[in-house]
Amino acid sequence: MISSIFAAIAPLPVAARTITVDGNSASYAGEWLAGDQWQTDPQGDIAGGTIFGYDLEALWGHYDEANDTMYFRLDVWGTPADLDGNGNTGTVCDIPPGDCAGVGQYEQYTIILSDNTEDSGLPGAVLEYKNNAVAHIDGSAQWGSNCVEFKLLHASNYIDPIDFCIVVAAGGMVDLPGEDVMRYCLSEVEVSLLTPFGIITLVGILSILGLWRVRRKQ
Ligand SMILES: [Ca+2]
Ligand SMILES: [Ca+2]
Ligand SMILES: [Ca+2]
Repeated sequence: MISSIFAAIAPLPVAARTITVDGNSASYAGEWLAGDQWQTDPQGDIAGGTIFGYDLEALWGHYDEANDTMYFRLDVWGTPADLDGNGNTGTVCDIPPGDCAGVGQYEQYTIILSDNTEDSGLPGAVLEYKNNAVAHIDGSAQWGSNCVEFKLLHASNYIDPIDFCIVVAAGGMVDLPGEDVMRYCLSEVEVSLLTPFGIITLVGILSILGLWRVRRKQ
């Protein structure tokens, strides 16, 4: 009975929302929505000193299901890619601090993705952005005047896009202060309902309606 009811409901199409990975707020409109901000982080919370453009301020995320692409955005308290806080992203490549051109060889923004509540059997992913590149076949990133944006293609090959944990680390590799770190997890919401047809889960219902991408903070 219930299966026939659900079979009569066609899944809703999933609208694509792609993001230009350029680190520039000029392209935020229509890309990032208020609900995409997952976590905020204090200023000056790094042991041993300040790291300016590597001092994390906020983590944003968006899964474009239609294209199986995961996006992340890192806001920072200083100028992105400026490790020593002089407002220039690459004038002092001497070490320390090693503030080389852009996200240079001694600077990094790193995103580590792994399983959350369930064992997906998927490998996760490490997107280390340094020396102005991400050494991952499906990963890329770009710093700009306003933030650092990441993209992971074929995201579902690496993680369950609605049930995973992310660790963000940022800082210099040859400077004195430590790294700034943020942690955040997404998980599915499963609510059991007692119906005339028995106990079913909310996730199961919403999956059939094409509305199953529900998340909550942990
Ligand atoms: Ca911070
Ligand atoms: Ca600098
Ligand atoms: Ca730099």
